[in-house]
Amino acid sequence: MAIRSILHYPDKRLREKAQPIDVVTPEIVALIEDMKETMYAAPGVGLAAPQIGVALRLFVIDTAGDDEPSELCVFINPEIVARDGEVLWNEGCLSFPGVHEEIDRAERVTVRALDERGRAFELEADGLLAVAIQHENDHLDGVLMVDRMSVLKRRLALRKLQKKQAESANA
Ligand code: GNR
Ligand code: NI
Repeated sequence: MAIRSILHYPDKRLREKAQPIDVVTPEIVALIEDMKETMYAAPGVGLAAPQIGVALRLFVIDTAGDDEPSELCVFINPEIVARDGEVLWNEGCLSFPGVHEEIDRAERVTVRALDERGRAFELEADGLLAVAIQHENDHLDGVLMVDRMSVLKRRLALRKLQKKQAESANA
């Protein structure tokens, strides 16, 4: 197991369309282990494979709070098959350190995917889990949270990110 480094905007690999996974091979299982470790270390609520430079349709999510038992979910080749309602959620993204902004999302989603053993499942989600599923699913299509902001908010968010990146380059 290893912690992988997380790509930051504007890395071009965050813009690629990820490819479906044919078979859950031992290599994919090892990749999933690295993604869990990387997500917990960050720490983050979710992590999509493209964020560590792997263009495959795979993400992991754990929405449990600090004092709750972990609730890890693995989604392989996910498809959001239903969306319902609307919610504004204050989101962050590990590929945009320091940026937090309210994003318009569906309030509830139904997602179909394969789990880490290659078994199909369907899940209905609301709250943070529904928002995280939409956020991670966007990563698989090269869509980032700034793409879902107004022009003004995007400009402010990217300026804030640039400032942070300049600071950490000088540190
Ligand atoms: O850690 C994360 N927190 C978060 C908060 C609200 C909505 C979405 C997220 S996902 C994010 C981790 C990340 O960047 N996943 O791609
Ligand atoms: Ni993200």
